[in-house]
Amino acid sequence: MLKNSTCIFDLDGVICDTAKYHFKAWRRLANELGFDFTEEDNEKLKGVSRTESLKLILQWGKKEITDEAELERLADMKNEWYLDYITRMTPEEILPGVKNFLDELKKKKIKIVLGSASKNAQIILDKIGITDYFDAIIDGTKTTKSKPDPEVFLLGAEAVKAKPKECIVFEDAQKGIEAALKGGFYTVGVGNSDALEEAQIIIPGFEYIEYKEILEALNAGTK
Ligand code: B16
Ligand code: MG
Repeated sequence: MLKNSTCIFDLDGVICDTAKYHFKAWRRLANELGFDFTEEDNEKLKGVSRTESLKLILQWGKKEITDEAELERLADMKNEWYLDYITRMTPEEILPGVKNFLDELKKKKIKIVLGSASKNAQIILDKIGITDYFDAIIDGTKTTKSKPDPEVFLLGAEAVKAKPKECIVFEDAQKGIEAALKGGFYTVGVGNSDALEEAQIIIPGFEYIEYKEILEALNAGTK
């Protein structure tokens, strides 16, 4: 029976929509290299690390680049453009209902943890003004393995001295759900994607959703 458990949040797609900025920056890179890709393709990059994303995009454009220095240069270039967008983010970009949900957790003294693949997570949290909510922040600067490896969530749980079975992971990406399930966490899929069906429960977002309803649904084993 799950009681007042730690909540581990993914960032992009759960707390805010940075995917649109990733898309713009990656697309600009693809265009400079002479090809394009769609927003539908971009779905496949959600939760995927920067290096892995670059490899996928180059495959789509049939570009064979193996030189490590060149790969790094391209990833850095994309990140500079991405930084241009995220450094202009404001608290209005927090997804609907998230702030209320975090407030409810704080009131209940439930630990709040970030589990994101992004190396830019700290900048984003600062810009949208919610860093102080977090008891621990695990992001792409602290991990060595990307989702679907559970490392990011295991480090998150460890940071607040919780066991995976005492934590709920909120994720918008299939790779993130897979990572959380591998690590033995409870999982809540956030969004409308078909790719979330492995999650124990799925919510469209945090608007009108209370933590106690999530707990009840997880304990009842309902979808
Ligand atoms: P960065 P999440 C992920 O964030 C994004 O979904 C993914 O598209 C991105 O490539 C990855 O972060 C790395 O981001 O380039 O900022 O290090 O969903 O794990 O919060
Ligand atoms: Mg995400």
